[in-house]
Amino acid sequence: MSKEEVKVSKKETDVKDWTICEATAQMLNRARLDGVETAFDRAASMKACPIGADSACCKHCAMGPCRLNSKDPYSKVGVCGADIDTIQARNFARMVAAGSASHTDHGMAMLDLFRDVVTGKNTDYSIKDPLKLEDVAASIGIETKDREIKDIAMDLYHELERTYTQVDGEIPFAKRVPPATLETWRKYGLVPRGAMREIMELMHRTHMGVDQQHENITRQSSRTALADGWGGSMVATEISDILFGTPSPVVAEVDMGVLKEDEVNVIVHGHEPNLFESMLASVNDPTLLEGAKKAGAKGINLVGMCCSGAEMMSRHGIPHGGNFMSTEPILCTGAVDAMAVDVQCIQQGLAKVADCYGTPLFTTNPRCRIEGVTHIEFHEHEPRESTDEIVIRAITRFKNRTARVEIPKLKSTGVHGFSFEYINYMLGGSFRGSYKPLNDNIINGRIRGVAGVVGCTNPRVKQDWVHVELVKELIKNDVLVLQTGCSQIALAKAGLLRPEAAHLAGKGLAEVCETVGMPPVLGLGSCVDNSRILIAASEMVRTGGLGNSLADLPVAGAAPEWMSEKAICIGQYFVASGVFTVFGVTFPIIEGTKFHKLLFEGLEKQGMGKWGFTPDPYEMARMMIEHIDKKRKALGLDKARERVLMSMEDRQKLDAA
Ligand code: SF4
Ligand code: MSK
Repeated sequence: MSKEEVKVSKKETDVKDWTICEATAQMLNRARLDGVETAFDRAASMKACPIGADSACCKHCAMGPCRLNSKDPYSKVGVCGADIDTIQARNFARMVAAGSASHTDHGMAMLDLFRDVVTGKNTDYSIKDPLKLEDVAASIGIETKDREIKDIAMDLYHELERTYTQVDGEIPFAKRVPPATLETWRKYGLVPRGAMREIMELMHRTHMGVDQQHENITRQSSRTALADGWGGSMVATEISDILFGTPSPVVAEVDMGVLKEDEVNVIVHGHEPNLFESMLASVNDPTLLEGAKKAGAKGINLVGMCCSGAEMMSRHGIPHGGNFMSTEPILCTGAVDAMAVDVQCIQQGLAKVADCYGTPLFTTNPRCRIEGVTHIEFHEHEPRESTDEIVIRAITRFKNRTARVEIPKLKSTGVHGFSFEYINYMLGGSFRGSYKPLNDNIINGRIRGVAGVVGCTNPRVKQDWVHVELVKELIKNDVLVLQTGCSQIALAKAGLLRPEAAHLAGKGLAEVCETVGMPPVLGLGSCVDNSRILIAASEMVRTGGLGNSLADLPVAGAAPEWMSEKAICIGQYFVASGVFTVFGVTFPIIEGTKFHKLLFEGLEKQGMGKWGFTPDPYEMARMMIEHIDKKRKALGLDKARERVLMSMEDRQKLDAA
């Protein structure tokens, strides 16, 4: 396609082909009228590189870069002799390393803050959930009885620090892994030491001329991914709960209609809750509220986006403006008076769009600066300095708004904040909190199985569509869906995170939802909160009746519109934990290669899960349900499911008589 042809096709594309999010579509049309470019335009005009998409190239040394992009990938090798399996396994491994590093660095930042709170160095934050602190400490063998919270907290800090720094031995949360799963990991040498060591070793092994056996590379990929799921991410979630409170169901609004024309709109976008928590304090500061009123605003409206938004929505019911692919379009409303970002999934393109609509954009984290964007650094020991300043600048922008304001009148209300602890309470009550009712309903067949549907949005596919269609298919077939991240926001906008959505579920799941008063789709939070799914799955094993290892459970996972390296790492830790995990969009491996066979078949034979791929949501649902049924059969539950249907028929016959 020539450049001219690209321009024509770009003009002719209906934005409704790019997204099912109506608010985003409205803003994309406005962007076109205003001559503003977004990632949707760039994706349309920049074809994905087919060699890179297949992971058929290597640039690990200056003898290359080497491309193995012929019809038969085994007909060529790189200059050093590396074959296609080595090249693909190394590329995949480096995605895992980057994803694991992102989550573990986030988790370590949370742990640093926790240490400073416990030692009294930081008095701006405090321990909000001491009960959770005791539970987490007890889960890894720390004595809690008759001890001061401060002493338990200090022990917990030292123990969890090993998650990152330990040079040998198993990470603390390995104690939470079901024994049969842990046994498999030990057999293949997958139990993580500290994340720093695992990531370092993986980067070393994928350097030119080191590990050149795809199975051996993949073992270290699994170990590094597990250091994220059961390490970095799990610590991030648990420490955030201890410091800021464990989520429980809360009603929250989602979509661009949460912006308010007559208020100062402040958006926080990124991943770490400490910035957002401080911003929450700033927007409620009487002096700043007074300042906003003096500027003619009715108040200050705090809105979240992406994962820090999902986390704050789950914890405090803060309204959410949209997922990853809506972060540029929301700026086209002209109503955003400041956007503060920290780390991860912050597109550089935001800077230009913000500039076009006169929205001040601020980076706040020393790890993430953007050319041409004002940096107001956030320091945990003086958190309000940064967030107050951002609010002051937002008030000034409100007073001097020049951009025309156009806020899509679209928002959806849902229930969020289903932590592992709340699911326990919801099902079993406060005195007998338990996962037994969930297991029983899986055993009796009302619930066919459980699916985790998570991850990003990606302009290579129609935004939100794959998520929504997949989840609808799953719940229709009695599969309970757990969600995190940008996927949760897609389904919230579609209205599936409210109890009334139970009517879209199959008869069995609907019955359970109506009895408990829960939606068929449970929102758990941000992408680090995928660790909540691991903890829930482990509890299902421990509760009994569904096998001995995570791989025995009738569960499956999906990231239908993934885009980030973090998503690949999450996928790999779910697979290594025993979960069949299906990705959409594209998969960075050539089908039919030995490495492909290892990920898509071989790992399952070793007692783990396996990968699956399809861009089609209906096929994805079929694959996940087929897997769930396979696991039910292995557990002897296919008969139980038939029994339920028979007894219902019997009942109908009785009714008719
Ligand atoms: Fe080519 Fe080997 Fe260098 Fe990779 S490591 S760029 S395959 S020579
Ligand atoms: S923010 S990693 S786009 S879920 Fe976590 Fe969303 Fe994916 Fe970023």
